[in-house]
Amino acid sequence: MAEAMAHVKQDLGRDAVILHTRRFKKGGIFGFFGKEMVEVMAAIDTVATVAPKKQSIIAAPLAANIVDDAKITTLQLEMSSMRKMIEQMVGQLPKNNKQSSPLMDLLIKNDIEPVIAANLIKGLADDNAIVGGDQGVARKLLVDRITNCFQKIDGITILPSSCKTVALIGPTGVGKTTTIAKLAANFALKEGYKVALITADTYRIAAVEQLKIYGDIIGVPIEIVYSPDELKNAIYRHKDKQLVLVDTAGRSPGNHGQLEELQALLSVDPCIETHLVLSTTTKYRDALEIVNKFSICSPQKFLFTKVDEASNLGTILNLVYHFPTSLSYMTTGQSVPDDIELITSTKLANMILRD
Ligand SMILES: Nc1nc2c(ncn2[C@@H]2O[C@H](COP(=O)(O)OP(=O)(O)OP(=O)(O)O)[C@@H](O)[C@H]2O)c(=O)[nH]1
Ligand SMILES: [Mg+2]
Repeated sequence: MAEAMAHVKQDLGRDAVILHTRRFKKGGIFGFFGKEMVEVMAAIDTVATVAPKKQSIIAAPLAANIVDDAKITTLQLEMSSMRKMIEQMVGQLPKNNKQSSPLMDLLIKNDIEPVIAANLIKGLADDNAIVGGDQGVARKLLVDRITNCFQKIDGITILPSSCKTVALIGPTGVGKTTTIAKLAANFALKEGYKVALITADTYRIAAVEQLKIYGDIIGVPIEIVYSPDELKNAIYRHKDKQLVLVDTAGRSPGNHGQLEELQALLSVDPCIETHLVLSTTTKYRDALEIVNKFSICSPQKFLFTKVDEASNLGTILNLVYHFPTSLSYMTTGQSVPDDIELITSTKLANMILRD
């Protein structure tokens, strides 16, 4: 074996890997009296997982204990080549994967998806070094980046000479009817526009009653519609108004039939501006499902409710990152008409980066 190893070293150098050793007998009769031999197969480890470039099979008479030594040598060589491979792989990993910084932690704490968070803080660590490690400056830069994610913010724009029709759609209990009441009160009472309400939520008697009460208090007319045709006629009847707000029944994202009905209802008038109402208390994964399923109704804007109840607003940023849809309003409590405001990008970015 010593002689075989010397050959291996001479032929293939010190970094040769021993792939295989075998003992066998040569000569003799029926396997007896033969000469004991050892076979060593070795290769040079230049590229991992590539077939050996050069093989050397050497046979030499067996010396005592040499096979055990060969096994140890083999293991040592294999371990050293594995270590080289692992070091190479670790060296090739992108440096950003090692990121963990107070700002990254803050984004993750606010439920921003890790991939989005990593993108947002890319390069900020360097900027941070430039500004002398001032966390305040790095944070400000991050707020700017988040602000830039909210480019499209657009509430309800009313043209005094024409009638705007806005429908709110969304899952059950997210605050559609309450938000309709807030919008109606603000546009009718604070801004003096001519407003009408239509409810297509005839699923529950209480739902109709709820909007009727709001209509009476605000002093705007309310219509109840039971079919797409009735909706079309009701919108037509109120063409003298400047804003017609349409309330719809809450729909489950898992019920495709209900969503198709809603789509059919809204398709009676291509001018209807549809806002998908999402509660900020909804988990991101569920919100994603809601947006995907309600997309058959082609909502033009997202409206976020229950900001006062949400532990963080990461869902808003995650959604906007994936769906570049306009944002309209956010609601901040149960009070009609006060707890609603037009979203502003800087304010929202600061709210998202809550400590
Ligand atoms: N905390 C808080 N509660 C809200 C907000 N908006 C609505 N709510 C409450 O949420 C509950 C449901 O509101 P609704 O307006 O009836 O919700 P909806 O989406 O019309 O419900 P369905 O018609 O049943 O689908 C009510 O108790 C509202 O007062 C908000 O911004 N913050
Ligand atoms: Mg409702």
